[in-house]
Amino acid sequence: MAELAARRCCLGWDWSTQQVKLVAVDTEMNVFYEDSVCFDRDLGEFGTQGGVHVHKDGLTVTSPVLMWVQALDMLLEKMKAAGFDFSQVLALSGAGQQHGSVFWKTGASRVLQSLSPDLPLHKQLQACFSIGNCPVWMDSSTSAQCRQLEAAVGGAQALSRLTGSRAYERFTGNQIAKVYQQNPEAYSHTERISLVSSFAASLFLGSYAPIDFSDGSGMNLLQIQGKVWSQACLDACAPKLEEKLGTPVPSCSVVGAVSAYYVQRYGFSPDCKVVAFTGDNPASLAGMRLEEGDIAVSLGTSDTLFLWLRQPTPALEGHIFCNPVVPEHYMALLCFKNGSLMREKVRDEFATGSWSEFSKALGSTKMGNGGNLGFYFDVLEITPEVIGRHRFNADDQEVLAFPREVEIRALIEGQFMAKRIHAEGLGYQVLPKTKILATGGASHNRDILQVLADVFGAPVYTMDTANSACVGSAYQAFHGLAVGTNVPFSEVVKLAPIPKLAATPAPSAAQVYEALLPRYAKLEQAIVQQAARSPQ
Ligand code: XUL
Repeated sequence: MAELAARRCCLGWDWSTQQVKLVAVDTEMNVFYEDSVCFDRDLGEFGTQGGVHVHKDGLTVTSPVLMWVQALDMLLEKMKAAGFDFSQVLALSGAGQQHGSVFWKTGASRVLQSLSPDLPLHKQLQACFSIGNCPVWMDSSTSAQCRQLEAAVGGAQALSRLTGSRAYERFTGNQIAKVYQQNPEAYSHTERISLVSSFAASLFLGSYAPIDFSDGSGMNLLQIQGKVWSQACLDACAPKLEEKLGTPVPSCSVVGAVSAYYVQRYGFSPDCKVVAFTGDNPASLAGMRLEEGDIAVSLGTSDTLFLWLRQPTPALEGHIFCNPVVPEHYMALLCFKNGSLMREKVRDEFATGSWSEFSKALGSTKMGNGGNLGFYFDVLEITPEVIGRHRFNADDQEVLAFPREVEIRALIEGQFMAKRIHAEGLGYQVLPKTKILATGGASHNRDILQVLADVFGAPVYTMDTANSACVGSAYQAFHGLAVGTNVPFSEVVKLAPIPKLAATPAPSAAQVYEALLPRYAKLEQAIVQQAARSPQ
């Protein structure tokens, strides 16, 4: 382990749903150490499945807070056993699954500040939480609280304008409101409420770490423009909430140094800085090194879009968060449920289950598909909220079927046009410097990526993003060290691996899709309106 000992580095942590992960990144931006603790496997005594407990109602989903604490003990011990030289760590930062909340009991801050280096954290923090099982992002039990919050601020659109999202069950304000309503005693014994991210930062800091702007945007409580808590939202959720949340800070702020506990027990330098922790999605944006105008498209079972934008127009769909890298900018998140699931179905039905036949069909049809457009939502789509398959010919007439090649191109063009239209609906604009970063299963298919490049009129790149939240957190730690020196994030991480160019837009693509995109948008609206008139 002599090699480990020599490297000055930053650590990036990730408290995700199923595990705690860590990477160490050296000053040349190489990841030279990775480790993880998996909740189900390594901490089986908590009895979680996929890191969570789904309660009997099927809606409530929680994770034991002490499992999250013990995972840190375990991971640090593993690193120590591997000979990791903690004295070389310049700074650390981290990510957490978004929206989850931790309720610290009155008196917990004193315990955090006086940790004994002779005992693991989980032995000392046992009595520190007023709620043992924390609500996590998979929870959907707060519909009543969501309606109350929207009503209190003048409706869903008003809440979205204020906080970047309409009310969502998993968003923390609604979760806090539920705790207050159903367990007022536990609420009144709570001195601090953290997000999973700021909770993890607090463990390192030995005092309460502030919530950062980006993860704070996933609470339905933060005014994303002013970056302060919305009094109307706080009042609608629970009393004395502002004092329990503390003051939010920019995501790349240094929030302090590691507590003496880590210096004495593991040999960290007392100068090792803690940079604000953030949500896993914002941390991934940093890990993928997106820049203004860039998009990351994750082509998985469902498709997810991360957008970097400057002037958002929050809507009833998607989420706008404060940007973790440039605090005055924003990021948006959009989820499309019918992603690979739909691509695989159409491949099976129209390309005999073969990706190479599917690709051949894309290759043998022209951009714009002769004006034929298709909508393929076998499961209830999120963006927009409709179900079913619809096909339209060049005269906007609904038809029952397309020839097989046309069907395949209609699916892929339709999926990407929907992404562009809904992204633009949130204020996103393709810029001359826009890059698209494609990840996930379908990003291995060049013909699919070509359509993506053509529809957006921007080059498509690929890169390994398996650890992007962790790596992004380590980058943010370096970024935090550079704050105040006028060195921008892009400069801080300039030695990091470069994404690979996979497709560039065809010269005539802009012309083709400029004509098609408004037609697609109009037909989609018609489908949504029709569905509203005759719900299935
Ligand atoms: C985002 C969300 C999830 C979690 C997963 O809004 O709920 O992506 O952050 O960890």
